[in-house]
Amino acid sequence: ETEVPEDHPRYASLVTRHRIEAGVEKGITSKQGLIAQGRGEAFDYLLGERTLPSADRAARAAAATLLAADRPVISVNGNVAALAPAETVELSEAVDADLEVNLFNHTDERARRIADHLREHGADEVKGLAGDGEIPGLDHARGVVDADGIEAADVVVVPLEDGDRAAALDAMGKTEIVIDLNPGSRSPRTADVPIIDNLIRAVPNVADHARDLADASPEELRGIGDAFDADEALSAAETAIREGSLETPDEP
Ligand code: PTJ
Repeated sequence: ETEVPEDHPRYASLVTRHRIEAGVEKGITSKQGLIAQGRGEAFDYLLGERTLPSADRAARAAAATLLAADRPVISVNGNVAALAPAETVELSEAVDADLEVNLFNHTDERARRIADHLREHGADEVKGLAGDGEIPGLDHARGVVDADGIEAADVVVVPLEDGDRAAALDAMGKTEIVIDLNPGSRSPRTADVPIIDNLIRAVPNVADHARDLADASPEELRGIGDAFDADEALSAAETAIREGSLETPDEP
């Protein structure tokens, strides 16, 4: 998919950039998605481009919470669709969650393209095109969701969510799992389970934990969710950033 030489010291990072660029070219990712990616990359440098032990614990708590849910939904925006389409579909299968396209800057055209893109990567059903539900408290364009999707969900995964919408979903009583590289952002601070990690690493990691927990009892799953401490996860990431190096990390 790219002409980046595999032995380049920044191979994974360059491939990621190429995917976001290709997403914009295909009409999947917004131009603002490029800016969001740059912001994310800066935090990823500071975290050493690795999954912290605290983020791995959060990923396990997220998997347990999803497996214990009645109606889990994974919200997909233009960045998620460009960066990890197959991994997101695999996660939805591992935890039996619906996929719903939900955009910050909504256009019907882009929503349709993202749904098609997810189907090309193995999704059966993709929600988010009906738009017959709402998140109360947001202006119309930002609050549109599917009535039988995010509106009815008990647990939602919102990677890279905007802070206002994360707060509005919280006010609706949803259990929120947020993936975001910035531990200071409002959305991970609102989340029940904040995963401070690159979504490229976090999405497959949650799926791995879900497969590992496939035979766990409901009590065990609830226990893992209850034992998770969101504030501790946020402060562990902040400490890692403050103590981290400003040098661009070498990739393995
Ligand atoms: O496709 P749309 O219209 O729904 O738009 C999606 C974006 C992401 C453009 C939109 O939601 C947006 O503008 O987001 P923000 O406000 O720029 O926030 C993006 C957040 O995601 C920042 O806190 C970044 O640190 C973080 N982020 C960016 N890339 C990644 C990331 N977190 C995890 N993994 C990433 N790859």
